[in-house]
Order: sequence, then C-alpha cells, then structure tokens
Amino acid sequence: MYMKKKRYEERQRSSRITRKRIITYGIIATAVSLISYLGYNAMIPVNGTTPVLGAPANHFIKATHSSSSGYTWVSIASAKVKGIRNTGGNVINPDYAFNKGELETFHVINEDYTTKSNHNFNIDEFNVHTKDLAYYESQTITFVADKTGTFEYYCTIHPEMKGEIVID
Ligand SMILES: [Cu+2]
Repeated sequence: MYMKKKRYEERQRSSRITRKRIITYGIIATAVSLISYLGYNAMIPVNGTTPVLGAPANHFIKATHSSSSGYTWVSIASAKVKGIRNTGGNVINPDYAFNKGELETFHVINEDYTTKSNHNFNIDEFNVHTKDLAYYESQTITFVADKTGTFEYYCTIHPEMKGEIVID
C-alpha cells in the first residue's frame, strides 16, 4: 500500500516536471523564432526583397544645427567619406564614395540639441527613407549600392541638409 502511494507520487512529480519542461521549451522556441525572424528581416536591404549575408560598411551620421552653419548633417564615422581616410568624422554634409555591389548601412541620429527639430534621411534611388526622427531618435537603414552614378542624400524638412553619394 505504502509502495503504491510512493510510486504514484513519483509519477505525479515526474509528469509535473515534464509539463514545466514543455512550457520552458515552448518559451525558448518562441524566443528563438522571434529573434531569427527579426534578424532575417534586418538582413533584407531596403532596396531588395531577399536577405543579404555579409558585413555592411557602416556610416554614422547625425543631424545638427549651429548658428554659423545652420542645419547640417555631420558625419560621426565612416571609412567612405570622400577625401577622408579611415574615420571620416566631423565632416559637415559629407560626400561618400562607395563601390558598386557593396552593402551600406547608415546609422542616422538626430542630435539637433539647439532647435530640437525633426529630421529625416533619404536617398530616393535606393529606397532609403527614415521616418521623421525626433530629437535623440535614431534609425539604421541598409541598402545595396547596386547602381553606379552620383546620387543625393537629403532631409525633406531642411533641403540644405544634403550631400553626394558617388558609386563607381
Ligand atoms: Cu533636417
């Protein structure tokens, strides 16, 4: 009688563990699939439909305002600012030089402390359009430099905030 009860309790306990495990595995599986789904979408360039594997070239740029130069873009860092080697920081309305076929990622941040205006970043030919970024908002956008030529990036709110992108 006692043995039977004990065995029953053991079975109960082991089934409880199993149920807990199933829930745990379920949570893990959901998290993994969510991450892989988000990661998969992040690999799709804005001018493409399929994910591109490979490390993009990174370009960090901020929207600013100063009393002397007004509204401008200022590069924070990029190895591809035209005429500047390596860091490419602190260039006002920088021009960029890319090679055809490269994956390019722009990290755009609104650091317009003085006016706190919204800013956006666009390159029409590559379907690059950030949302209107409020003060201290940022957005990352990736595209493939899939055609050669000279293109313009700009802010729709402040047309003077613009620069060239040359792709060879
Ligand atoms: Cu702007």
